[in-house]
Amino acid sequence: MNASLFDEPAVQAIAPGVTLVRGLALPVEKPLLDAIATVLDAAPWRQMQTPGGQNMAVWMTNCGPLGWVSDRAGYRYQASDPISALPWPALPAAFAALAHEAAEQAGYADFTPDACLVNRYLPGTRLSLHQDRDEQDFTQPIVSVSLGLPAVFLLGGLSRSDKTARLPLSHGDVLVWGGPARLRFHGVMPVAEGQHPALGAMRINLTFRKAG
Ligand code: MD6
Ligand code: FE
Repeated sequence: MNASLFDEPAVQAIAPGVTLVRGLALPVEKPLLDAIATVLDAAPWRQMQTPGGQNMAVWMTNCGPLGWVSDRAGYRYQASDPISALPWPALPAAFAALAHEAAEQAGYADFTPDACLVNRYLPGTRLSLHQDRDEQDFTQPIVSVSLGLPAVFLLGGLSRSDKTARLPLSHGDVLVWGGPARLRFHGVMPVAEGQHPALGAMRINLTFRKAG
């Protein structure tokens, strides 16, 4: 057990609608990493294209009934992997249980995600400020699990020009994002060089959504 986990409450209210559950994923690290490997066997990392035709810096894949995709036609959720044309791999049980537990701790009783976007950041990779608005129902929260190298999450406001707060995220931290925060702009600062004991020079983020 990490001593620092005793120094602060595990469940932290960051802003209205934003709850951080520090270390929630640590006890299930091994099942999560095994499940990620299984997902990658069926649906490997890929760089999607922005609607403007640029490669995205973050490498991605998906699991669950719906997957988030981006290409020249735009952003959307779809049931099949555009590379294999097969359904996305199933949502692993360890993923579903963690997402449900995190949402419950943040006050969302019955979160049942139908989509999990898996993001991979190598050192130097950032995610620019954006809103998540490709889902049908904005009353549903998003659960976001950080694994591997630490990162600084940027929490903006409802306008792109609003100033951003910095939220450091470590391996095992789970952020639950919903309610009045659901459409806040957010991003990830460039991931610093480093080696994580379990994942090496990489950050992986799992975002769970009820998309459809
Ligand atoms: C990431 N996360 O942490 C990217 N979006 O790698 C997101 O874009 C995100 O963490 C919505 C809600 C929570 C998130
Ligand atoms: Fe996002």
